[in-house]
Amino acid sequence: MYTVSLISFFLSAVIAREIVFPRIAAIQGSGQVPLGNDNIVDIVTDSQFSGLTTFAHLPYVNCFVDDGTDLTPYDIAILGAPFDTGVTARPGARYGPGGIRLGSRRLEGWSIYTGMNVFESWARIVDCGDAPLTWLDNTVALKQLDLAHKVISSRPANTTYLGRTPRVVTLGGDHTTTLSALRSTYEKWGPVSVIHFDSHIDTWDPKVLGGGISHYAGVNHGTFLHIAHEEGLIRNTSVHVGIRAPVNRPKGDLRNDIRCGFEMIKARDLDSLGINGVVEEIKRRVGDSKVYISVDIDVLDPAFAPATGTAEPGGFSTRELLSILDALNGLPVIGADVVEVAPIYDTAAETTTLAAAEVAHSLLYLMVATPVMSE
Ligand SMILES: [Mn+2]
Repeated sequence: MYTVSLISFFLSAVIAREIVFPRIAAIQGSGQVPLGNDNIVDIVTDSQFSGLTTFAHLPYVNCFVDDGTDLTPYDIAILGAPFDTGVTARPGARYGPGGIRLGSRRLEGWSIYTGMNVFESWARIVDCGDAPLTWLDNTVALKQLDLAHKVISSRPANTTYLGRTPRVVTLGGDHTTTLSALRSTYEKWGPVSVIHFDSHIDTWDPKVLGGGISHYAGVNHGTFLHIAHEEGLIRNTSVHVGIRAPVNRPKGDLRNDIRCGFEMIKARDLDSLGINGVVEEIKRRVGDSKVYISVDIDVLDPAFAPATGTAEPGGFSTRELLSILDALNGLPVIGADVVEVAPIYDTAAETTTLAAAEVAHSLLYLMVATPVMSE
């Protein structure tokens, strides 16, 4: 019995050696590489399950080391902002950066829509990991995030003839984290138009939302755009896209929203305007100003993105959002984020984190497609 199975083992080994696989003539991404004529097995080329999980297998760079330390220069940086104590409903977005990175493992190759491969372009893109943020004191954590943005965007860029200031795509974190990004972009680029994809306006006066209790509580994921306006960080040519959540006051919140510099494209406006109409409206609004794109994943319908802090029924589909984002090609995007991803509420199929990763992919596309030179 033993002898027989041993013989069959050797036989199968011999047969296996004789199987000849046809060579595949194709450009290989980070997928599977065919064996060459010499049959040498490859463990150098990346695969979607290899290595440690950075965003889309980008190289990790510790961007927070002291000035003067030898550092790989980069043009675009991914930064995680694990912060979720500014939410008014479900917590959990502190795990968002890790979740989005898991959802990004499949990203590679040339877009069937844009024809571009952002990972093989002029731009060196790196993943800086997550900013080290304390989890018990929001004031301190946001100061840490302010500093992290400042340090990352103050490094010399890699491809200096196309842009001297590295741009950052932040993975949230609750929406409060966008305030730190806008403080940083203001220093480098001046006031910017914000294209704000969200189901909520997020320009609530802290007096109305949280600040009635304490100043500390007034800085949260529903007030950060009001604060950004008060600090002079944003232009009055900003625009919301996808709004559908109710406001707290019959007229006051919307009056304040306009005062903060925003026009509003509501979620159901997509039904009448169509994708092209929405894109035209956004482009008309921001004109030729520099733009910051902030995507709260709750702009998507909960059917497409259940894993978020304040889900609102009646939103965009993932395809609709990606179509709008890609069509913003040509705008000078100087910073961007995808926020409010709380993976604990996701489906087992990673519905939300896959969508968020693809959103970040589109944001990278916009940055690569249009280099921006800082003054
Ligand atoms: Mn928001």
